[in-house]
Amino acid sequence: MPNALIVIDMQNDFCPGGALGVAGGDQIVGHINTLMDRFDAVILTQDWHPADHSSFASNNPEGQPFEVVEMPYGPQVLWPDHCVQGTSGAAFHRDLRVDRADLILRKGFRREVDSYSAFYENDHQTPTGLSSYLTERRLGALTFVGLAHDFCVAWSARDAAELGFEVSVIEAATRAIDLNGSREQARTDMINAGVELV
Ligand code: VGL
Ligand code: ZN
Repeated sequence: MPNALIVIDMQNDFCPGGALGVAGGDQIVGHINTLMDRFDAVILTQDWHPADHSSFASNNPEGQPFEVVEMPYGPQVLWPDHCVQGTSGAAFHRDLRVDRADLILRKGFRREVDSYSAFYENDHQTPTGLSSYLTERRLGALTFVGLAHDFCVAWSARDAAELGFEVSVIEAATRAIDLNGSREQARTDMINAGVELV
């Protein structure tokens, strides 16, 4: 079965010094670049928000960054402004082998709903189209790496397993934000969904 490496959000804003920097986020780039040679296809995702995105604390006068608020689709963490379309923060880490990618999938571009998963918006209903793309290409075995382990990587891996793909996460090629124990929670959720943690 053909396999794909799905590299989640390896962007400047998720690396140290970025707007939502994940500790050690830049240390995994070399590992990810090396892994690319082992896969039939490489897919990159890119968090890609309009400046007025509803997940930004700056657009929610009542909320502080990292607070959880209730959105029409459920609970949502408010984030510092990050990965704004066209900014250097939204660009990929400069050492990432972007040329190796068959597909760059952008997500989070709708103002009114956030999108952690590469498969669905946070309403868990609106698809990004990735599932159909993978199915048409017969890419049935998926390996996830990138940032952040406990948000976009975990939500993507879980959805992929629920959609019937064979899924693994290479934990050494991820780093976590770890908000109120979110890293351990994400690990438990992934294992329960049938994701293999390598
Ligand atoms: C992410 C928070 C907000 C991620 C994206 O890539 O994990 N986290 N937007
Ligand atoms: Zn985001």
